[in-house]
Amino acid sequence: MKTKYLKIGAIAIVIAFLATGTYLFAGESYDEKIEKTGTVLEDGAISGLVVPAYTAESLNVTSISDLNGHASEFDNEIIGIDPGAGITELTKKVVDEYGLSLSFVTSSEAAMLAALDTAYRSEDHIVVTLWDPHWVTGVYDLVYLDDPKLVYGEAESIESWARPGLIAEDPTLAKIMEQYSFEIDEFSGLLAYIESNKDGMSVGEAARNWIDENPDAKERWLDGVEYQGGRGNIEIGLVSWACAIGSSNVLKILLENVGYSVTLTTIDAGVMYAGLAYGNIDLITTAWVPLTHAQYMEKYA
Ligand code: PBE
Repeated sequence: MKTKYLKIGAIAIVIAFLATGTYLFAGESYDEKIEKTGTVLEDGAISGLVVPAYTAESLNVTSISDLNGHASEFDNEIIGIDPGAGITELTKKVVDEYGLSLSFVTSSEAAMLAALDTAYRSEDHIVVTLWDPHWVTGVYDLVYLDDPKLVYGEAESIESWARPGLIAEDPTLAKIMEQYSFEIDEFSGLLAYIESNKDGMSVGEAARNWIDENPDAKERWLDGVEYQGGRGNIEIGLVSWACAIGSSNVLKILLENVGYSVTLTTIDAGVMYAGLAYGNIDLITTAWVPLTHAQYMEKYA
């Protein structure tokens, strides 16, 4: 009897040791920090709760705290996007801090936009989580609700980040990423271009045409970098957000132009950051800082 327990005990110790070893090994790569490679857009990014202009006017809802008095007109709902989005975390805080009685429903960017479109066409009231740059704010007449507690923060930047070590391994890539920065009008223009051509061409084709029509931008981004075959494969991680789709697709073409092969991988935000930290993903172009992606930056950066 005793020997049996001793044996089980010994096996348990070995298993625990192996498990600890694995854990430490995983911890080792995890401890390496992801690295900033550039600023895709400086101080031009905002997010918040948005209603159609007709809603703001007819219900006199202009501030987040006005929502409670009209919960039923909004079907008691705030329509959000994916659970992993930073704006989703911030909106949970908003519900809490403003004591909102509406329930916050998460979905996806596509589902939120479909709900907004349906409501807008019949002038129904709706409140959604939304942000800029986004093509939709140029198509519908929308209003950001005032956020006096600044839970959504102030204007943010969108940055590009790389997996640990990539910058040191590839100075050419580091140079391109440092130069890969949009003016706000350029960025909004790109998103509008992709959206307005979505029925006629793929996002990749739209990005390619947009680059052809904006040779100055291309020159700026690839300044000092020549084509050289076999620069290797770069995997860009992105979430299915219009802004990330735009900046990732343009970058893919730029990198291909100078000799990289590029894969775009669309994933959830949490998986994207974890993939970057563990080195499965090489680059991202959609880090919203300092606030929206604070939860991910605190963990990995
Ligand atoms: N967004 C757009 C993202 C970042 C890009 C505002 C939806 C987010 O909330 O994480």
